[in-house]
Amino acid sequence: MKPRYIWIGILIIVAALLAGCSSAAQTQEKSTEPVKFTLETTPAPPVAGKNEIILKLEDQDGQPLTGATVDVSADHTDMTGMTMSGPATEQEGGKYAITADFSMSGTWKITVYVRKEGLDVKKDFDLKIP
Ligand SMILES: [Cu+2]
Repeated sequence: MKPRYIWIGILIIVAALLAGCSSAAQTQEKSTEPVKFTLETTPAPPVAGKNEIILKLEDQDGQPLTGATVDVSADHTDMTGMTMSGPATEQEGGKYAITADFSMSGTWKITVYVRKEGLDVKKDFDLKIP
């Protein structure tokens, strides 16, 4: 008798896990990215010193996202407290640009904040300066 009870218990646990998985997958399907980010630099690849960071933003339908407020922060992840930030300037075609002076090589975490009407999203990029 005892082993049978154990099996029933295991089956209930497996059923609960499967239910958890399927509901998680459903929520993922629903949350399509509201903004598509493309990050480019001039020069490419980026160098130590001044670079232009260009963010190309598209909405859910693949149309250029214009009229947004875009702020960019850069954090030298190899060190603490080495962070800079500023607003990006809108250009044509859903592009936003900001000049960043990377005083040191290494990995910089670029965080982009996009706000427009009901939209408030952010995205991180890792930029490696050789
Ligand atoms: Cu540094």
